[in-house]
Amino acid sequence: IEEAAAEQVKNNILVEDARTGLSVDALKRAISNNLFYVQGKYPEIATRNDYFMAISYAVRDRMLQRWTSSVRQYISGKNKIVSYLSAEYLLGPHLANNLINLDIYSQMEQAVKELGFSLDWLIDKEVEPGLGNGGLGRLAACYMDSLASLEVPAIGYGIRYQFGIFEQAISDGWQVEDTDNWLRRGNPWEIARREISYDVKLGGHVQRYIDEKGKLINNWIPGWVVKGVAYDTPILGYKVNTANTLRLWKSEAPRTFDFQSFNAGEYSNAVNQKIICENISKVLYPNDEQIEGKKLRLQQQYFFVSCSLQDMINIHLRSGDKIENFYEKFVVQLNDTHPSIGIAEMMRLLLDVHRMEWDDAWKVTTKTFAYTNHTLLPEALETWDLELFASVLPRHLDIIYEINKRFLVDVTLKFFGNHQKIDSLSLIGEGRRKYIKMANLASVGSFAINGVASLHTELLKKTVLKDWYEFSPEKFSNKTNGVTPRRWMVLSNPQLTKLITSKIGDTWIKHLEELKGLEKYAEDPEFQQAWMEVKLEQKKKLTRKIHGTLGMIVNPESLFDIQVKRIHEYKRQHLNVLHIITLYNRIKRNPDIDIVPRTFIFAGKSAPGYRKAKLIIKLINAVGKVVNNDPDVKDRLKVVFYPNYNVTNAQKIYPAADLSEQISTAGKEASGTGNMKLSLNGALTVGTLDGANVEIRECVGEENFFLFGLTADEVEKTKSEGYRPWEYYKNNKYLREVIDQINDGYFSQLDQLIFKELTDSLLYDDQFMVLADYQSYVEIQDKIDEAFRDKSNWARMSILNTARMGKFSSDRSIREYCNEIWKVESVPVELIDPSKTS
Ligand code: KOT
Repeated sequence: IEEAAAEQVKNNILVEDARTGLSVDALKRAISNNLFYVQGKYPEIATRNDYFMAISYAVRDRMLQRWTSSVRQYISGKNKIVSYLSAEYLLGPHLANNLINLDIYSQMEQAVKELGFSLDWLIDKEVEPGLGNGGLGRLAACYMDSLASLEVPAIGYGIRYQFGIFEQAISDGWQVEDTDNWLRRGNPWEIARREISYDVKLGGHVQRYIDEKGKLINNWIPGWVVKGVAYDTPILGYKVNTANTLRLWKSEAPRTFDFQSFNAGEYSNAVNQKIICENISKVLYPNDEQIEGKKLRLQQQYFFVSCSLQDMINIHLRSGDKIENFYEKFVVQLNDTHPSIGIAEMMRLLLDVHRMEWDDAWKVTTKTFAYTNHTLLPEALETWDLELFASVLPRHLDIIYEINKRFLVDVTLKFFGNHQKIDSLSLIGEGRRKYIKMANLASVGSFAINGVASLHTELLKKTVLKDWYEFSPEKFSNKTNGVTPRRWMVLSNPQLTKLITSKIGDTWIKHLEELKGLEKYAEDPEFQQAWMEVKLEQKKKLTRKIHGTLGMIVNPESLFDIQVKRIHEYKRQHLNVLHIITLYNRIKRNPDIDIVPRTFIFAGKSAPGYRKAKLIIKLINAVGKVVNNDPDVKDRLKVVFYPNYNVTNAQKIYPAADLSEQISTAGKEASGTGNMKLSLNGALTVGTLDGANVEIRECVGEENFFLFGLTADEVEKTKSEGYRPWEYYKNNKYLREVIDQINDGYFSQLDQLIFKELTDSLLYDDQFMVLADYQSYVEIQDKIDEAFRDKSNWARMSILNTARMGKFSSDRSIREYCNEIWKVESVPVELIDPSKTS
């Protein structure tokens, strides 16, 4: 505190200023001031939310000098800015994170205490912005954290969805969805910048004519126009001056919009148009790795990308530079293909608005964009029906045709006469109907293409982007994902943070590789005991949470076996269920069996329209109902489905895990990041050789990782030889028993129809090789039981997992992106004294 005060004196700011002071007294005054002068409340009538708001505003005030100083320096300076384009940001609650990054957590804790409250109680009040579905959106949030912490100038661009990912409730074992009205009580972290707005055209047609100079003009006459308004949120780095901007666009009707019909007395028409415009940023599409080729979704993508590119060009030109040098000011990272329309939009802006020639425009564009692929699943590869596309973006269709025409000339030169190659590389697909391939648009328009884990990148080069890899191998590289240790350790597991810091100091928080220093304590019985005490404490906390939420009692001494992630067939939550039933059957056969008590914790949302995933949720709950209530089980097995998995809940679940389930079919999970968070928090992994599991296992050591299942190559080989899941069912009596029970209604009060869709798909199709991996999975689980019985050895393995996870910090990922793709460097921010700026 003293140091911070000295720092402030140095920067000429009044130490006790209610808006900047960091002492406990200054914070208390700031909270009371806000309550009274901003909210018009006094303590007797202030609600919990009023206090949450007051504290948040007090914190935000303390971020603003960093924020304005960062923005000023970036905009005026010569440095290059990273622009991260993502349709999703799964940020999680801000308050605690900002307190940590500002380094005022303990002062605020004290201030709030002196006002008569608990800080935790107010932190729990924050409604998180759930502006993403899962891994892809959360990765964007971790990357924003690391960019700021590494002092790299960056802007994250996205959509300010009025409704984020739905809230999940469980009713009679089924998922039911409720809208996520996250803005209901206000959002203290954002600042609406009404003056920063752009018009976005949609629909209509293109008028072509030759102008006086003989130049072909493409005049896009839109069917309608929406306005995008900027809402900015500061993203603070950890204990640095940098505060980057997350700029999210809200769609509105333009001021002049339909003034005519309004004047003509057609009020309802004018109001309808307002609604149509606001619809664009209304709601997040709740599908993960499953695309829905809906018009509104294309409008969303184009809307935010167009606003963002107009904004970047505006920033660039205002610094006095020429449009030709745009790529020296901005590098744009495409978070999957969702923003890849940006490539055509950039061309349109350069050609039609800034009047550049094609070749110059193409040069600027292809030096600007880089593309990250996040999945190999065919159902997640974005394509747009050509007619639908033309009805929304007629000018962009022309541009895409032109890009394609020129590109296919190069392709033909390289692969002369190879029609298969030409077809596969073309931006336009031709089946019953024509469609646009967004991965191809992203690939042709980007100077770099990357996968998100080593195996994933290799498979990308061999499968979905094979021909692209042959055409331009120099574009490809791997950037293994990472997670921010600030949120996923310091914030969510303060007890473990403290224990680690007591041994190796606290610099590991910025240099995660330093966790290596823990290795030498792995065998130390005292440290092992302290380590397992922290784990037990976390498990007890989660136990209380489970009791509070579900009214269920679980045993904190049992093995906490955790699978939390989106519900998807490829992630194979149902394989986990088959194992649970197998254990249950062992108990039923021999009630006195000596078995390691386990608590199976599931959490995750299913896409609302994904029937089989919803059925998997129902199955988990149905099996839980029987297992949890069977007196023979004697509470040795418990199955928990924790509802509404989100960042807030994830922070409470990860620290309590003994075992992390990462059991996707090999070759299907691009990377995974939950796997990293769990292992970092000392969970051991049971997993396949998939995604980042491969690299995690390399790092933690194969003896500290429970491997099972087919490899990606074996999966493909088995399939090509004609996979018959039925054979596995027929030949394995335990598997047969389990499937028969589900089918016969053992878990559904004899209803034999309810799970049929699921069991039929396992028996006759089993795209994700659940039955093929069953035996191997059960065997490794038995080894896990044995390992868990040896407490000291388990503690050793748990410590080694944490100690060896250094590679998986998002700081490392971001450094790689900076050095190898973006070519940007850190720019330490100098604080400007606001009282001295004019
Ligand atoms: C969703 C729709 C279309 C294309 C991709 C997705 C997607 C991929 N959504 N989430 N992912 C996940 O991204 C994470 C971050 O890279 C990965 O760790 C994870 O394996 C992907 O499934």
